Amino acid sequence: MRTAFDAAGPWNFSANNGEDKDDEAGSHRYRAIFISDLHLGTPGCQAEALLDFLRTHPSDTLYLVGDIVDGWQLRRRWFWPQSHNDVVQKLLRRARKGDRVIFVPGNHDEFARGFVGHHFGGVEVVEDAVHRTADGRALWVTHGDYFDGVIQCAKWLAYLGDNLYEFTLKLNRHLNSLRARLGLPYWSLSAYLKHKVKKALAYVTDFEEAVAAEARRRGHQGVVCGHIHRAEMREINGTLYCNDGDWVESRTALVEHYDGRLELLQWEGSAHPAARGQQAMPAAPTVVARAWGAA
Ligand SMILES: [Mn+2]
Repeated sequence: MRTAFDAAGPWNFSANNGEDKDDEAGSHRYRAIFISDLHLGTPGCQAEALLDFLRTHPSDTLYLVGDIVDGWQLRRRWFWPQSHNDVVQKLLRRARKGDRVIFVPGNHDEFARGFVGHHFGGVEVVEDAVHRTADGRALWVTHGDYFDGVIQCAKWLAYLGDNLYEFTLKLNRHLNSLRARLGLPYWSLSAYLKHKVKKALAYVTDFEEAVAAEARRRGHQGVVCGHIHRAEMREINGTLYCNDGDWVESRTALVEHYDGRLELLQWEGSAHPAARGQQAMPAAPTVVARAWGAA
């Protein structure tokens, strides 16, 4: 139960509370963190969980691997709550404090591709990057949309895809009320979607293999990308493929420890700071996968 004391007392660790002294006690610093597909500007963005994660996970370098701000959705409908503002402030603040923040734009924030080579409040905007791990291995960092055949061939088709699911549901409703009036049986949307999912899985594999192959062609040992909202870490023909996932569904991040160890993390976070108790101990992230490093 939430009480007035929670809001006013020492248990209040809301986004703007003590923002500028943000001590790192109890938090875990990484050599690098990679996150992507935040989709700020959409109701799906899990901004509160992300703030919680960023607050408790500082890093020397932070890579923003595209689709950070969803320019496509914002153009259709303005949606910008305080928590989304807090995320942007948090990211800028990290850069101001001296941590490196590198922004690799994606297709949903492709407006930023016009600013490649520039700095904004200490945030470096680059087309792609090569991250050198502590043990000297090279990770190519790219959003991944260049490997998306549909987007590369026809941009309008991709816009359509974004709204297709919503449209399908609406269409199905109308179609079935019409079918009912004509005395026809219900047409199963779920059967249709199952078929779509099977095709989608084939697409995912194709995507992963194409990205890994390009990293290998460029002479890197691995790659970090996002775009398909599917967190993954696995070797593909000797190249490490890492997808840092998203902050719409999976709440995942790729991190590098100081010894070069890579981990794919999932952040459950904490529902309410009071639940953590007086010490405000951050919840530990779940390690989904590990690779490289001294082992
Ligand atoms: Mn994308």
